[in-house]
Amino acid sequence: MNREEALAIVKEKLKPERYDHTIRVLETALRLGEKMGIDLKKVELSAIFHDYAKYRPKEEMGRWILSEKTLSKDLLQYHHELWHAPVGAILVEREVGILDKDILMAIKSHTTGRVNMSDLEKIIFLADYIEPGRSFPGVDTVREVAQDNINLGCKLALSNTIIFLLSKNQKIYPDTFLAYNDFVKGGK
Ligand code: DGI
Ligand code: FE
Ligand code: FE
Repeated sequence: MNREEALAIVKEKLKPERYDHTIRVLETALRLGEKMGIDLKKVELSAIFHDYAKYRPKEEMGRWILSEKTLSKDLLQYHHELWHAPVGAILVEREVGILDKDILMAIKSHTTGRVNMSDLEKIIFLADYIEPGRSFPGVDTVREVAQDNINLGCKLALSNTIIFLLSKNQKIYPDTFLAYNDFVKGGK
């Protein structure tokens, strides 16, 4: 599937502002991917489809979480904002026909991160956080660091997210902590 075909598919599923975010994630991810020398075709498709399920009704996403063996039921105990990532991976496989496991995992882990992320997962996670439309506190530091240290970039993005969620008195999904700890432990 080429870039234009993929973009045409997501354009139908996303609101215009979310489509524009997707384009910025794509450009950001490709720049990171070039530096790391990884398969840019996988970067391209992962970035284009990362928010594919963003506008699915909560009820539909809940049903997918219950019915899919590979999805953790504990997601239902956490904010539904998290669900579009794992459910997106299922829908991109079933509805779009992308079967590549690396791409599906990058979509699945893009919101929370997880332990043992691949380079592709790190690039999508980080590009989603630092794309030029984002204005989170501290994002400029993450942008700078990400230029030459993708692991440190991910660690900072994760710690900012954890601090943000704590300040809002929100639950934090365990994978977010596991990802953070992984980047600290490895000194990566
Ligand atoms: O889909 P996007 O808006 O592009 O970005 P995203 O997939 O990173 O989703 C961002 C939201 O997810 C943001 O509001 C923070 C939230 N989030 C990330 N990790 C966690 C989380 N929310 C909760 N409750 N727990 C988490 O661990
Ligand atoms: Fe997302
Ligand atoms: Fe996104």
